[in-house]
Amino acid sequence: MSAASDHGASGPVSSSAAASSAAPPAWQTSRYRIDLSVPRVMGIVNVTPDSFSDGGEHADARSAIAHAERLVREGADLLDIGGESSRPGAATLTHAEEWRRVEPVLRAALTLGVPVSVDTCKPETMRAALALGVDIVNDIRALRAPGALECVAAHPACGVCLMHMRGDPATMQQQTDYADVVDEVTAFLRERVDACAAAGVARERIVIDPGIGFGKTVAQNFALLARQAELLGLGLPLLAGWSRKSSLGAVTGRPVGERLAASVAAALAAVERGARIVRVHDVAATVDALAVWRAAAGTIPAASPTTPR
Ligand code: 7PM
Repeated sequence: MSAASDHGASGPVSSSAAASSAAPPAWQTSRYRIDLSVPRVMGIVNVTPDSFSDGGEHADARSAIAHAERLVREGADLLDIGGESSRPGAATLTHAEEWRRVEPVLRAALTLGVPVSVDTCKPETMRAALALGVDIVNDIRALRAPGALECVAAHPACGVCLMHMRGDPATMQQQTDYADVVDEVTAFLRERVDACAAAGVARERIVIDPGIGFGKTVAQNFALLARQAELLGLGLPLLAGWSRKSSLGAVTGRPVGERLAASVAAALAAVERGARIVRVHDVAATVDALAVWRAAAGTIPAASPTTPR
């Protein structure tokens, strides 16, 4: 079994056109066609300056690469690599600074045998990452920056994750006055999917994401989980990002460093309600939980997805 199929992604692009009449759900990306007939785990790799290190940018990249390698050993099916340029509350990075952070990590991640996603809103960063061979653009602004949609459309096969966010990270938590949050998120994502289609992006390249925590109250985030089926009505695979988020703190009373169990429970709840990809910090625990969830559903994998040590 190849490294790629170990991780459920069969590449190169053309090798796995479904032979069956009812094509299983899949996500087409640059190098891999990711089989979504089983839920997949996207491991989060943040490339952030380490204030406790005096090694500078190289040390930041080295520790991010080591983390990426660890997540793959733990069973991550995909890696999401970001320089935190547009995270809530984060200072805005220039493209040059963002690229200086993420480039060495993307280059290393591309050798690990799993699809690699770049978490960015900037078309220059998207273009440079796609030129390196990155598989997926994960954009919390759903390709709304000028030039971003064109950049993805110009690529023949890269995947894209379209996430809902109202406004900007700086102001979004002041804009939670939805008439019906699920209706609005669904309408937004439908509009962004249509914009992608109009620009020539094939539907099989697109995944949708409700944007948990991005301009939503705790109750609104949980409404998006309870009524996730309505988002699935758009007919596209759904990615859910609950890992360590403050809504889990609100329910459990726990600070961010103590949200492992809550994060795993949220990931399982999202998958139970039809999510096909979960974006998580804690890959090993999530992989175990999903293995049990699959066994409970009667799908015991023929071989363990990771090699026991
Ligand atoms: C501070 C607050 C730092 C929030 C980081 C975050 C998502 C994402 C993020 C998500 C997709 C985090 C977030 N969240 N991309 N990027 N979906 N597609 O907790 O939910 O990682 S950043």
